Amino acid sequence: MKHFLPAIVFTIVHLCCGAQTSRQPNILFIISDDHAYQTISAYGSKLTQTPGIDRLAREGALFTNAYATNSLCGPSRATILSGRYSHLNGFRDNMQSNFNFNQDLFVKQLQAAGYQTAWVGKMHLGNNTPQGFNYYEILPGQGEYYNPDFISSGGTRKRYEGYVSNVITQLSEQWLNDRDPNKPFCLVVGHKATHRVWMPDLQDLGAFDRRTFPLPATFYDNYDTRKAAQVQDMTIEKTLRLAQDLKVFPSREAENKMRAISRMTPEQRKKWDAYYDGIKQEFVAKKLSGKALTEWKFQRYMKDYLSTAKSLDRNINALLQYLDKHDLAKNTIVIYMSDQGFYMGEHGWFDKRFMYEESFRTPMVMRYPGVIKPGTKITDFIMNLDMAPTLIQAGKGNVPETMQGLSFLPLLKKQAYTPRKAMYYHYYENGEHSVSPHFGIKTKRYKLIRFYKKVAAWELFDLQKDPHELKNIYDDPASVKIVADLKSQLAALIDQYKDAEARVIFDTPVAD
Ligand code: SGN
Ligand code: CA
Repeated sequence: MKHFLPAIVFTIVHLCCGAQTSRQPNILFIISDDHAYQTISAYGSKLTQTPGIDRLAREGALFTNAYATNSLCGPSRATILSGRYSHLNGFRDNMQSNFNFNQDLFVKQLQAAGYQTAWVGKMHLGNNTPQGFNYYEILPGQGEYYNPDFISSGGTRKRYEGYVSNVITQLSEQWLNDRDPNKPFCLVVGHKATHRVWMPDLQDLGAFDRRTFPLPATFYDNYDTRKAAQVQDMTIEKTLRLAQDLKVFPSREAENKMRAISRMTPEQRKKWDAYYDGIKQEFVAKKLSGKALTEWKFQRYMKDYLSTAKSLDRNINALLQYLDKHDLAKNTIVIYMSDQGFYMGEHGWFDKRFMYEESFRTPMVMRYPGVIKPGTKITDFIMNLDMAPTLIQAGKGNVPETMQGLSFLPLLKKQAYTPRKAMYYHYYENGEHSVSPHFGIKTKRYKLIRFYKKVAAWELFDLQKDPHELKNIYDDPASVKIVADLKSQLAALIDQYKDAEARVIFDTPVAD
């Protein structure tokens, strides 16, 4: 017997571990909207605390160089689902696109590999019926913060009383309770927070009232040397609206006309008005103008934005606790990311769209027990484009050849992985906020951008010397060599990703 014992122990250990690694992990993929890494304490932010996201980072990996291919809501989600750039998946902008679900999607491949899949919350991909999900309960379009309606795969449209982030968690948990426990699951939770017009949950009203936030170093940027920045319409000073955005309405009647507010129940409205009436009084008494007015707007913007983020983080935490409680944490990959980054007053802005760091980069954390060592930092260039092939591989499905992303599963598993040296970006929407369409390349040190349609211009930044991207050095005689080198790398990426439209623009000289 003595002789057999080590062999038996070995066999048991081997069987257990073998079974563990060969099992398909569950996937909980939480996507928020417009959540800036500058506001997440796991990234070192001092603006607020994000214990839920920080827990994921502590128990898994923090991605410090995660980026979007096209920093806008629908386009980012379309790329996440399809693993392809906008020009191939067809969803270029929020204004004209309607997502074609008749293409390879990571969820379809997971279904084929035996997963049950669901999407709960904001999806924002147009009006076509979603495919690739055994179940969905999604907000129509942008959705509402209070008492949101949901469209479900069962064909119903139903209003749920409450605050959107909490309702999304309730519906997510409901589906997790109802799922078939014998199959692995992939649940995508799409949060509306922290999207404009930043309406906090009642319990978070006033959460930041005692805080005065420091102005970012570039708050009073004069956009010198950057033509597209000169024509945008996304400043806190001019674009933010006192009424809808900052909730200082000229009258109760005007406030009642705002659908997002008028849909509140009388009880919700009472608490809401009690808070914002106080803000209005303070505003009226101060009689602000000029810089003082702009800075007051900035403070109010930060307070409302961070309040919606507080609820978002609390709800992320709630889902982590659900996994703990139901003994699911060990075999579930949890990913948290935003669809893109956001400006928290940098360059004087809110919103996103530009290939500049604050909006190009996105927060991303991932916990994968048994694979990712707790406290890992991943500094390689990862793109939202990579999620689809990574998750399919993790779920032991087949990655379609049409997908353009680079699976980073080998990186997580410490297997052979060649990180990309440069990233390609292409933004299309030529409308709200007046950001000129553009495409470009980012390497570790440089960023080269070609704007077109609204303004025709090249921009080059040395990110080492100029991390805030304030000085366009494209025309500097000293830049000639680096411009030539970056252009040849950019052309190679354009061809690699088959972006024929960009190739034509790339080859067209910019007139002086
Ligand atoms: C809305 C917002 C914009 C925002 C777009 C796109 N205006 O139109 O500020 O850029 O959504 O955002 S609002 O007054 O209606 O809030 S996205 O996240 O859907 O891409
Ligand atoms: Ca967004």
